[in-house]
Amino acid sequence: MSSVNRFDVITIFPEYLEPLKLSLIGKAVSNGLIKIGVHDLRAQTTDVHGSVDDTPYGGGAGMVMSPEPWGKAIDAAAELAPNEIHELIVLTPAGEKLTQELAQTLTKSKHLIFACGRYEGIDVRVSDFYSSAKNFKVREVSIGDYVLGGGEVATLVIMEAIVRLLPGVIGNSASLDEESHTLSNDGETLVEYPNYTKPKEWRGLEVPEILLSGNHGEIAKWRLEQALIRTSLRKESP
Ligand code: JBE
Repeated sequence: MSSVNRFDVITIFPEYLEPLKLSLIGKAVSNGLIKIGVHDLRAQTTDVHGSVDDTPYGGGAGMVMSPEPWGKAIDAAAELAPNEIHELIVLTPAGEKLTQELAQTLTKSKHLIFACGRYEGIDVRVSDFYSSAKNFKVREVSIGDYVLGGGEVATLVIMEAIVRLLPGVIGNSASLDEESHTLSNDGETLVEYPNYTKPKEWRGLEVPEILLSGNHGEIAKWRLEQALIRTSLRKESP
């Protein structure tokens, strides 16, 4: 099964993506499992001010990001993975909501390009153009129903969700199967059961007796029960 091996991020704030050098993702890069490029949109501008936005046609508040620098930046990113299908992810609160299932789906695209918009968004012809361009797929994605200053933090979130699922990134694949937001037998998404480690008693709080019993069958049953309880408490709050 092929999986993603290259990420390119286009932004007017490349420094916002510095955390990609740390931890799990940083290690995946230094181990050669993935490649990441971060590209400054302003490098594609031609005027002295490096303008990337303009006033909206039809009037209204705010600014809209101009299509020309975006087109050049996306074309240049595509050339970094020749002969691949490029999945262009446009971060917008209007997009499809990120879920564990979507993260899983995105691991299967060989080349992901993240377009981090600022201001009131990107001229929609950018999405329209690449939607019908050969070798491109376009997906508008949101990490949640709140308004961020731009797509940079959303990109960090999505990349972190994807990279940890890639083969070889997390040594113990059992920990991927067992953890939060995996699916139960009937396909329902469950949050994780509660975890305990030493000491047995901490500030008067005890580890549940069952976890000390050594009875693996009963422990598995208890954990499933706890996960179901926590799932209904979390998901059904208004
Ligand atoms: O979730 N997002 O992808 C966003 C992008 C830009 C602004 N707000 C967001 N929520």
